Amino acid sequence: MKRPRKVVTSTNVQPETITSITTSTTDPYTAAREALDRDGFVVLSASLFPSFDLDALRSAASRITTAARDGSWPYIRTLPKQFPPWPQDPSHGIWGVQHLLHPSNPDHLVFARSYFDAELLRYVGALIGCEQEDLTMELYNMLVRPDKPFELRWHRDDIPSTATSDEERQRLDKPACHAQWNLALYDDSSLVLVPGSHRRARTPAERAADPYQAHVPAQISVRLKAGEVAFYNNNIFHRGVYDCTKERMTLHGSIGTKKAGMQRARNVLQHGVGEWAGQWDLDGEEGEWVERAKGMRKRLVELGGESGQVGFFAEDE
Ligand SMILES: O=C(O)CCC(=O)C(=O)O
Repeated sequence: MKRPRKVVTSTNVQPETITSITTSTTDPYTAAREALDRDGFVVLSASLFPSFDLDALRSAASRITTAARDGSWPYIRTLPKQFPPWPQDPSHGIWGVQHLLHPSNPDHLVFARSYFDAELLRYVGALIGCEQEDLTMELYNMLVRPDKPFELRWHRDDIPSTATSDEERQRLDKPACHAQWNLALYDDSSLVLVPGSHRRARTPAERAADPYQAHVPAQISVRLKAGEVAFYNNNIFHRGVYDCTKERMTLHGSIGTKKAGMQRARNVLQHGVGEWAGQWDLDGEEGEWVERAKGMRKRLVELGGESGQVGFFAEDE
């Protein structure tokens, strides 16, 4: 069901409508898939995920963010770099915390319960179009308030800006083999994107735009309230625009399918998850999510084994 909802563009010029899936949406899984295919993103209301414990997630998020800022958690996204690998030195500030599920994070189980949440995985399966048995663990990170003014360039996550229009179209025509989402623990409107741009090459205006251009035609800010989840196609034309004075703790996850190829392996494994995922002792964990996690982790380890050294998407940026 399409529910009109006001979204203000980052220049406050024109309102847009986006699809918001709620508990009253008929066949919400199909509706979410249709919106994602059409617009390149979809917002799911917090009420769809009653098992998310926002208080526990906020407390855990706050602890790991403090550790990341003081240098005791080494897996961080550091300013001013946009893509991995990131140096482990937080002295210039951070904008993300990596590897929330790493077993050395004292709160990894709090995050695991949300990542392997049955309802979330049901949406992921519907959005990718695969069986639950094919779902593959990928990344669970967190995007946080940068320590000073910072923005990401306009980009597609896995298509370089140097790609020709034909190259862009070829990549965008390939079916999705993963789903990516932002789960806001606090209200968050940092994600800026151009709806529908995941289905076409960049327009001349987008191609000519300055990488940090404040406004490109038809862009919107995706406004999330705490507890809402936005799934988006990571090759949509997008950027992050951050307010360093406003708390941001937005869980940033992705899950794939075992049918994904080498391209996806690089996008995932360049973050280093392959280095520790195999060592996570899931036999020692308790909870209804554990069996799902074991299968998904196994498929990630297999992906790592098949792909070998993957390199980086944009090592120097
Ligand atoms: O901050 C965001 O929500 C967007 C992050 C992003 O574009 C990225 O990590 O590539």
